[in-house]
Amino acid sequence: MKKAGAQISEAENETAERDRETLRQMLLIRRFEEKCVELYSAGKIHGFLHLYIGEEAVAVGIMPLLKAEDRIVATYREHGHALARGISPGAIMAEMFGKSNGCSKGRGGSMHLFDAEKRFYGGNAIVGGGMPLAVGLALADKMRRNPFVTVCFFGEGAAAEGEFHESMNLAALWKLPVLFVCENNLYAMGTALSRSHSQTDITRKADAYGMKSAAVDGMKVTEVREAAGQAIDFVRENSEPFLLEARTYRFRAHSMYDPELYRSKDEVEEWKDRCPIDSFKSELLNRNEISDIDVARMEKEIESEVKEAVDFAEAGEWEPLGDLLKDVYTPVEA
Ligand SMILES: Cc1ncc(C[n+]2csc(CCOP(=O)(O)OP(=O)(O)O)c2C)c(N)n1
Repeated sequence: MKKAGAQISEAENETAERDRETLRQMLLIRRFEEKCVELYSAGKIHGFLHLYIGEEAVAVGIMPLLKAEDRIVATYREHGHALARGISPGAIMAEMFGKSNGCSKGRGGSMHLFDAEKRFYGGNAIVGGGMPLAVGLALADKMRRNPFVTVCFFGEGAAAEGEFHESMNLAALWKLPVLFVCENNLYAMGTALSRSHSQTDITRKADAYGMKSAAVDGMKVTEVREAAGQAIDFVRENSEPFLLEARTYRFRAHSMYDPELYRSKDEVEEWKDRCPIDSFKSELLNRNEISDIDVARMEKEIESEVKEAVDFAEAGEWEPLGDLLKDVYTPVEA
Protein backbone atom coordinates (compact mmCIF):
# COMPACT_ATOMS: atom_id res chain seq x y z
CA MET A 1 0.00 0.00 0.00
CA LYS A 2 1.77 3.14 -1.25
CA LYS A 3 0.75 6.77 -1.09
CA ALA A 4 -1.71 7.77 -3.83
CA GLY A 5 -0.04 8.82 -7.03
CA ALA A 6 3.30 7.17 -6.24
CA GLN A 7 4.70 4.91 -8.93
CA ILE A 8 5.09 1.33 -7.76
CA SER A 9 7.69 -0.71 -9.58
CA GLU A 10 7.20 -4.41 -10.19
CA ALA A 11 10.08 -5.19 -7.83
CA GLU A 12 8.51 -3.11 -5.07
CA ASN A 13 5.24 -4.89 -5.62
CA GLU A 14 6.91 -8.29 -5.34
CA THR A 15 8.72 -7.28 -2.17
CA ALA A 16 5.51 -5.97 -0.60
CA GLU A 17 3.69 -9.15 -1.60
CA ARG A 18 6.41 -11.32 -0.07
CA ASP A 19 6.46 -9.23 3.11
CA ARG A 20 2.70 -9.50 3.56
CA GLU A 21 2.93 -13.27 3.09
CA THR A 22 5.76 -13.40 5.66
CA LEU A 23 3.62 -11.53 8.18
CA ARG A 24 0.62 -13.74 7.38
CA GLN A 25 2.62 -16.92 7.99
CA MET A 26 3.98 -15.71 11.32
CA LEU A 27 0.51 -14.62 12.43
CA LEU A 28 -0.98 -17.94 11.35
CA ILE A 29 1.54 -19.82 13.50
CA ARG A 30 0.86 -17.54 16.48
CA ARG A 31 -2.95 -17.74 16.26
CA PHE A 32 -2.90 -21.46 15.51
CA GLU A 33 -0.86 -22.14 18.62
CA GLU A 34 -2.95 -19.82 20.78
CA LYS A 35 -5.94 -21.93 19.73
CA CYS A 36 -3.95 -25.07 20.63
CA VAL A 37 -3.55 -23.72 24.17
CA GLU A 38 -7.34 -23.40 24.47
CA LEU A 39 -7.91 -26.84 23.02
CA TYR A 40 -5.34 -28.40 25.30
CA SER A 41 -7.08 -26.90 28.33
CA ALA A 42 -10.40 -28.15 26.97
CA GLY A 43 -8.99 -31.69 26.81
CA LYS A 44 -9.14 -31.94 23.01
CA ILE A 45 -5.37 -32.12 22.58
CA HIS A 46 -3.54 -34.62 24.75
CA GLY A 47 0.06 -35.46 25.55
CA PHE A 48 2.92 -33.04 25.17
CA LEU A 49 2.51 -29.72 23.42
CA HIS A 50 5.57 -27.53 22.84
CA LEU A 51 4.77 -24.08 21.54
CA TYR A 52 6.89 -22.14 19.06
CA ILE A 53 5.45 -18.78 20.16
CA GLY A 54 8.25 -16.18 20.00
CA GLU A 55 10.37 -18.18 17.55
CA GLU A 56 8.20 -17.76 14.44
CA ALA A 57 10.73 -15.67 12.51
CA VAL A 58 13.11 -18.62 12.24
CA ALA A 59 10.86 -21.09 10.41
CA VAL A 60 9.15 -18.35 8.39
CA GLY A 61 12.46 -16.74 7.44
CA ILE A 62 13.82 -20.02 6.11
CA MET A 63 11.04 -22.22 4.77
CA PRO A 64 9.96 -20.11 1.75
CA LEU A 65 13.55 -20.17 0.47
CA LEU A 66 13.40 -23.94 -0.03
CA LYS A 67 12.39 -25.73 -3.19
CA ALA A 68 9.62 -28.33 -3.25
CA GLU A 69 12.24 -31.12 -3.55
CA ASP A 70 14.29 -29.97 -0.56
CA ARG A 71 13.89 -31.85 2.70
CA ILE A 72 13.11 -30.76 6.23
CA VAL A 73 13.74 -32.43 9.56
CA ALA A 74 12.43 -30.69 12.67
CA THR A 75 12.01 -31.21 16.41
CA TYR A 76 9.05 -31.67 18.75
CA ARG A 77 8.56 -27.86 18.66
CA GLU A 78 7.59 -28.09 15.00
CA HIS A 79 4.08 -26.72 14.46
CA GLY A 80 5.55 -23.53 12.99
CA HIS A 81 7.83 -25.41 10.61
CA ALA A 82 4.99 -27.63 9.43
CA LEU A 83 2.67 -24.66 8.82
CA ALA A 84 5.40 -22.67 7.07
CA ARG A 85 6.13 -25.65 4.84
CA GLY A 86 2.50 -25.61 3.74
CA ILE A 87 1.11 -28.66 5.55
CA SER A 88 -2.57 -27.90 5.95
CA PRO A 89 -3.57 -26.48 9.34
CA GLY A 90 -6.48 -28.96 9.38
CA ALA A 91 -4.18 -31.98 8.98
CA ILE A 92 -1.92 -30.64 11.75
CA MET A 93 -4.80 -29.93 14.11
CA ALA A 94 -6.38 -33.33 13.45
CA GLU A 95 -3.01 -34.93 14.23
CA MET A 96 -2.97 -33.20 17.59
CA PHE A 97 -6.49 -34.45 18.28
CA GLY A 98 -5.25 -37.98 17.46
CA LYS A 99 -7.73 -38.33 14.60
CA SER A 100 -7.09 -40.50 11.55
CA ASN A 101 -7.35 -37.49 9.19
CA GLY A 102 -4.21 -36.09 10.86
CA CYS A 103 -1.00 -35.75 8.85
CA SER A 104 0.46 -38.80 10.66
CA LYS A 105 -2.93 -40.55 10.77
CA GLY A 106 -3.37 -39.54 14.40
CA ARG A 107 -0.58 -41.79 15.58
CA GLY A 108 2.07 -39.17 16.18
CA GLY A 109 0.46 -36.18 17.85
CA SER A 110 2.04 -32.77 18.24
CA MET A 111 5.63 -34.04 18.34
CA HIS A 112 5.45 -36.23 15.25
CA LEU A 113 3.99 -34.20 12.41
CA PHE A 114 5.02 -35.83 9.13
CA ASP A 115 4.22 -35.28 5.47
CA ALA A 116 6.24 -37.21 2.89
CA GLU A 117 4.76 -35.25 -0.04
CA LYS A 118 5.96 -31.99 1.48
CA ARG A 119 9.26 -33.73 2.28
CA PHE A 120 8.70 -32.96 5.93
CA TYR A 121 10.35 -35.85 7.77
CA GLY A 122 9.11 -35.05 11.29
CA GLY A 123 8.80 -33.96 14.23
CA ASN A 124 11.02 -35.98 16.60
CA ALA A 125 10.57 -36.39 20.35
CA ILE A 126 14.22 -37.25 20.89
CA VAL A 127 16.53 -34.29 21.45
CA GLY A 128 19.00 -34.38 18.55
CA GLY A 129 17.20 -37.39 17.07
CA GLY A 130 16.53 -35.66 13.76
CA MET A 131 20.19 -34.90 13.08
CA PRO A 132 21.37 -38.34 11.95
CA LEU A 133 18.17 -38.65 9.89
CA ALA A 134 19.01 -35.40 8.10
CA VAL A 135 22.53 -36.67 7.42
CA GLY A 136 21.10 -39.90 6.02
CA LEU A 137 18.67 -38.04 3.76
CA ALA A 138 21.46 -35.83 2.45
CA LEU A 139 23.76 -38.81 1.94
CA ALA A 140 21.08 -40.53 -0.13
CA ASP A 141 20.64 -37.37 -2.22
CA LYS A 142 24.36 -37.07 -2.75
CA MET A 143 24.69 -40.73 -3.81
CA ARG A 144 21.76 -40.32 -6.22
CA ARG A 145 23.15 -37.01 -7.49
CA ASN A 146 20.00 -35.16 -6.48
CA PRO A 147 20.64 -31.40 -6.16
CA PHE A 148 18.51 -31.09 -3.00
CA VAL A 149 19.21 -29.47 0.33
CA THR A 150 18.16 -30.95 3.67
CA VAL A 151 17.42 -28.44 6.41
CA CYS A 152 17.68 -29.76 9.94
CA PHE A 153 16.24 -27.72 12.82
CA PHE A 154 17.25 -28.42 16.41
CA GLY A 155 17.52 -26.62 19.74
CA GLU A 156 20.78 -25.62 21.43
CA GLY A 157 20.12 -28.41 23.95
CA ALA A 158 20.79 -30.88 21.13
CA ALA A 159 24.29 -29.46 20.72
CA ALA A 160 25.19 -31.22 23.99
CA GLU A 161 24.19 -34.61 22.56
CA GLY A 162 26.54 -37.11 20.96
CA GLU A 163 24.28 -37.20 17.91
CA PHE A 164 25.05 -33.54 17.23
CA HIS A 165 28.80 -34.21 17.05
CA GLU A 166 28.46 -37.45 15.11
CA SER A 167 26.14 -35.82 12.60
CA MET A 168 28.24 -32.69 12.18
CA ASN A 169 31.36 -34.79 11.73
CA LEU A 170 29.95 -37.08 9.07
CA ALA A 171 28.18 -34.27 7.22
CA ALA A 172 31.47 -32.36 7.00
CA LEU A 173 33.60 -35.43 6.24
CA TRP A 174 31.32 -36.62 3.43
CA LYS A 175 30.48 -33.10 2.23
CA LEU A 176 26.75 -33.52 2.54
CA PRO A 177 24.23 -30.82 1.57
CA VAL A 178 22.72 -30.17 5.01
CA LEU A 179 21.85 -26.81 6.50
CA PHE A 180 21.91 -27.30 10.26
CA VAL A 181 19.76 -24.66 11.95
CA CYS A 182 20.24 -24.33 15.68
CA GLU A 183 17.29 -22.54 17.23
CA ASN A 184 19.06 -21.21 20.28
CA ASN A 185 16.34 -20.11 22.71
CA LEU A 186 18.82 -20.18 25.63
CA TYR A 187 17.12 -22.93 27.67
CA ALA A 188 16.89 -26.67 27.31
CA MET A 189 13.81 -27.25 29.47
CA GLY A 190 15.00 -25.57 32.70
CA THR A 191 18.72 -25.66 31.96
CA ALA A 192 20.35 -22.45 30.78
CA LEU A 193 22.90 -22.74 27.99
CA SER A 194 25.67 -21.37 30.19
CA ARG A 195 25.04 -24.06 32.82
CA SER A 196 25.45 -26.94 30.41
CA HIS A 197 27.86 -25.87 27.64
CA SER A 198 31.51 -24.93 28.11
CA GLN A 199 31.38 -23.15 24.73
CA THR A 200 28.20 -21.07 24.60
CA ASP A 201 28.86 -19.72 21.10
CA ILE A 202 27.18 -22.49 19.13
CA THR A 203 28.72 -21.39 15.82
CA ARG A 204 32.20 -22.19 17.18
CA LYS A 205 31.26 -25.84 17.53
CA ALA A 206 31.27 -26.00 13.72
CA ASP A 207 34.98 -25.06 13.71
CA ALA A 208 35.84 -28.44 15.20
CA TYR A 209 34.51 -30.07 12.04
CA GLY A 210 35.86 -27.55 9.56
CA MET A 211 32.27 -26.51 8.83
CA LYS A 212 31.27 -22.97 7.94
CA SER A 213 28.83 -21.24 10.26
CA ALA A 214 27.06 -17.97 11.04
CA ALA A 215 24.81 -16.54 13.72
CA VAL A 216 21.75 -14.41 13.14
CA ASP A 217 19.20 -12.48 15.20
CA GLY A 218 16.35 -14.99 15.22
CA MET A 219 13.83 -12.34 16.26
CA LYS A 220 14.17 -10.50 12.94
CA VAL A 221 12.61 -12.33 10.05
CA THR A 222 14.35 -10.30 7.34
CA GLU A 223 17.75 -11.00 8.88
CA VAL A 224 16.97 -14.71 9.14
CA ARG A 225 15.88 -14.72 5.50
CA GLU A 226 19.07 -12.96 4.39
CA ALA A 227 21.43 -15.21 6.37
CA ALA A 228 19.55 -18.40 5.47
CA GLY A 229 19.48 -17.42 1.79
CA GLN A 230 23.27 -17.17 1.74
CA ALA A 231 23.66 -20.39 3.72
CA ILE A 232 21.30 -22.37 1.48
CA ASP A 233 23.06 -21.09 -1.67
CA PHE A 234 26.37 -22.16 -0.18
CA VAL A 235 25.09 -25.65 0.68
CA ARG A 236 23.47 -26.14 -2.73
CA GLU A 237 26.38 -24.81 -4.78
CA ASN A 238 29.16 -26.57 -2.91
CA SER A 239 27.41 -29.68 -1.61
CA GLU A 240 28.77 -28.91 1.83
CA PRO A 241 27.08 -28.52 5.19
CA PHE A 242 26.62 -25.22 7.03
CA LEU A 243 25.60 -24.40 10.60
CA LEU A 244 23.30 -21.42 11.11
CA GLU A 245 22.57 -20.38 14.68
CA ALA A 246 19.37 -18.36 15.10
CA ARG A 247 19.36 -16.55 18.45
CA THR A 248 15.79 -16.59 19.60
CA TYR A 249 13.53 -17.04 22.63
CA ARG A 250 10.42 -18.98 23.53
CA PHE A 251 7.82 -16.79 25.20
CA ARG A 252 5.94 -19.71 26.78
CA ALA A 253 6.87 -22.55 29.10
CA HIS A 254 8.96 -25.44 27.76
CA SER A 255 5.92 -27.63 27.29
CA MET A 256 2.38 -26.55 28.16
CA TYR A 257 3.11 -25.81 31.77
CA ASP A 258 6.26 -25.42 33.81
CA PRO A 259 6.87 -23.14 36.81
CA GLU A 260 9.57 -21.23 34.87
CA LEU A 261 11.80 -20.97 37.92
CA TYR A 262 14.87 -20.93 35.70
CA ARG A 263 14.28 -17.44 34.24
CA SER A 264 12.98 -14.13 35.54
CA LYS A 265 9.73 -12.50 34.49
CA ASP A 266 11.74 -9.38 33.54
CA GLU A 267 13.85 -11.41 31.15
CA VAL A 268 10.76 -12.85 29.47
CA GLU A 269 9.22 -9.38 29.18
CA GLU A 270 12.41 -7.97 27.65
CA TRP A 271 12.33 -10.64 24.96
CA LYS A 272 8.61 -10.14 24.39
CA ASP A 273 9.40 -6.50 23.61
CA ARG A 274 11.37 -7.91 20.68
CA CYS A 275 8.41 -9.93 19.40
CA PRO A 276 9.23 -10.88 15.79
CA ILE A 277 5.64 -10.35 14.65
CA ASP A 278 5.08 -6.95 16.28
CA SER A 279 8.39 -5.58 15.04
CA PHE A 280 7.89 -6.80 11.46
CA LYS A 281 4.32 -5.53 11.41
CA SER A 282 5.52 -2.07 12.54
CA GLU A 283 8.16 -2.09 9.81
CA LEU A 284 5.56 -2.80 7.15
CA LEU A 285 3.18 -0.17 8.54
CA ASN A 286 5.97 2.42 8.62
CA ARG A 287 6.93 1.61 5.04
CA ASN A 288 3.27 1.84 4.00
CA GLU A 289 3.49 -1.70 2.66
CA ILE A 290 0.42 -2.56 4.67
CA SER A 291 -2.35 -0.64 6.44
CA ASP A 292 -4.16 -1.26 9.73
CA ILE A 293 -7.18 -2.29 7.68
CA ASP A 294 -5.08 -4.87 5.80
CA VAL A 295 -3.80 -6.27 9.10
CA ALA A 296 -7.33 -6.51 10.51
CA ARG A 297 -8.46 -8.32 7.33
CA MET A 298 -5.50 -10.69 7.58
CA GLU A 299 -6.34 -11.46 11.21
CA LYS A 300 -9.95 -12.21 10.25
CA GLU A 301 -8.88 -14.56 7.46
CA ILE A 302 -6.49 -16.35 9.79
CA GLU A 303 -9.21 -16.68 12.42
CA SER A 304 -11.42 -18.43 9.84
CA GLU A 305 -8.54 -20.62 8.69
CA VAL A 306 -7.86 -21.75 12.26
CA LYS A 307 -11.57 -22.35 12.85
CA GLU A 308 -11.72 -24.49 9.70
CA ALA A 309 -8.73 -26.47 10.98
CA VAL A 310 -10.51 -27.15 14.28
CA ASP A 311 -13.72 -28.13 12.44
CA PHE A 312 -11.70 -30.51 10.25
CA ALA A 313 -10.15 -32.09 13.35
CA GLU A 314 -13.51 -32.35 15.11
CA ALA A 315 -15.06 -34.02 12.06
CA GLY A 316 -12.25 -36.60 11.83
CA GLU A 317 -12.73 -40.24 12.81
CA TRP A 318 -10.85 -42.15 15.48
CA GLU A 319 -8.83 -45.01 14.04
CA PRO A 320 -10.82 -48.23 14.49
CA LEU A 321 -9.38 -50.41 17.26
CA GLY A 322 -9.03 -53.29 14.79
CA ASP A 323 -6.44 -51.25 12.81
CA LEU A 324 -4.14 -50.64 15.72
CA LEU A 325 -1.54 -53.17 14.57
CA LYS A 326 -1.62 -51.92 10.97
CA ASP A 327 1.76 -50.52 9.87
CA VAL A 328 3.30 -51.76 13.13
CA TYR A 329 6.22 -54.13 12.81
CA THR A 330 5.16 -57.42 14.33
CA PRO A 331 7.43 -60.42 13.74
CA VAL A 332 5.44 -63.45 12.63
CA GLU A 333 6.19 -66.53 14.71
CA ALA A 334 7.47 -69.51 12.75
C1 LIG B 1 17.73 -37.71 24.14
C2 LIG B 1 16.78 -36.94 24.99
N1 LIG B 1 17.17 -36.54 26.21
C3 LIG B 1 16.32 -35.85 27.00
C4 LIG B 1 15.05 -35.56 26.56
C5 LIG B 1 14.11 -34.75 27.45
N2 LIG B 1 13.99 -33.41 26.89
C6 LIG B 1 12.91 -33.07 26.17
S1 LIG B 1 13.02 -31.52 25.59
C7 LIG B 1 14.50 -31.25 26.31
C8 LIG B 1 15.20 -29.91 26.15
C9 LIG B 1 15.76 -29.70 24.80
O1 LIG B 1 16.08 -28.34 24.62
P1 LIG B 1 16.50 -27.76 23.24
O2 LIG B 1 17.15 -28.80 22.41
O3 LIG B 1 17.27 -26.52 23.49
O4 LIG B 1 15.12 -27.40 22.50
P2 LIG B 1 13.94 -26.45 22.98
O5 LIG B 1 13.00 -27.29 23.78
O6 LIG B 1 14.53 -25.35 23.74
O7 LIG B 1 13.30 -26.03 21.70
C10 LIG B 1 14.92 -32.38 27.01
C11 LIG B 1 16.17 -32.47 27.76
C12 LIG B 1 14.65 -36.04 25.29
N3 LIG B 1 13.46 -35.80 24.79
N4 LIG B 1 15.56 -36.69 24.51
